[in-house]
Amino acid sequence: MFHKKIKKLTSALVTLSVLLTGQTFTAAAEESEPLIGLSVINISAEQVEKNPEIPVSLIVSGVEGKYAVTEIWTSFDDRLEIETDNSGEPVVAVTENSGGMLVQTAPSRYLDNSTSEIVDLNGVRFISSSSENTGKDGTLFKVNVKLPEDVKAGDEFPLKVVPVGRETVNNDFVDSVFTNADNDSEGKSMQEKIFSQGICNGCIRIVGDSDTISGDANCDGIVTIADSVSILQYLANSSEYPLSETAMTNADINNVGDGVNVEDALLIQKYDAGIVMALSEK
Ligand SMILES: [Ca+2]
Ligand SMILES: [Ca+2]
Repeated sequence: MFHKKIKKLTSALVTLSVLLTGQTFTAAAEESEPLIGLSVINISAEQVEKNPEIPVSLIVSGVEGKYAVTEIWTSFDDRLEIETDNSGEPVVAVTENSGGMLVQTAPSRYLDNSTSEIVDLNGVRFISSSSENTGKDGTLFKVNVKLPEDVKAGDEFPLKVVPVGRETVNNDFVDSVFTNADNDSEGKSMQEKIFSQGICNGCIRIVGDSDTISGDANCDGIVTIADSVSILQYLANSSEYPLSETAMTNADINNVGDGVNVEDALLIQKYDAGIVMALSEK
């Protein structure tokens, strides 16, 4: 019965913090510059051994309600194997942040006119269009990539957003696009900014067993929403849901040094939702 109560309290806290997240985010988005990026993921080799498939997210911010037409090219480290379906297309989960836009995804690949060779960026190409600027901030898509079996602490696998603008066969043009429905001066300026100054490249980093992983409050080697829940449970009842010393260090990510509180749980939720792209290193 008591346990049930705790559970209820935890879910109430989750609801509350989701609401707060939305507000914080909207306020911040009005001010901020347009950014586009890919996940920054710290994960232990042990966790990779258990499950080598890691979800990678494409994230935008500072563009809430401002965009409609996009063509985004991503490129992942060659050692990463993108999950594909039977026809070889990447299996991509598109989120509702593309708000009513018509979305297509494809491999980041094109036929180069000058060399007649296929250029394969080993990534996902995201294309959207709409007659209204319904695009939102946050995660636009998630795709699983498989890490090689022999990863070790210190390995890094870059994840990049690649600005593209080149002629391919038959005078076709592959281009990076991020503009509004009218493609007016505001849209063009946003596109110019996001691809020239707004790219935040991501990466998957393999950390050692004794390294701390910022945000990994349940110490399973990866940061997920479960870590936010662990913090909230700890805050609701620390004797029933204690956190180890390492867990406390991992969990204190907001205002590092001020201890573990609801703000730390909130920050993990923002990270999970793609509202913040990376948790600070320790
Ligand atoms: Ca975790
Ligand atoms: Ca804190």
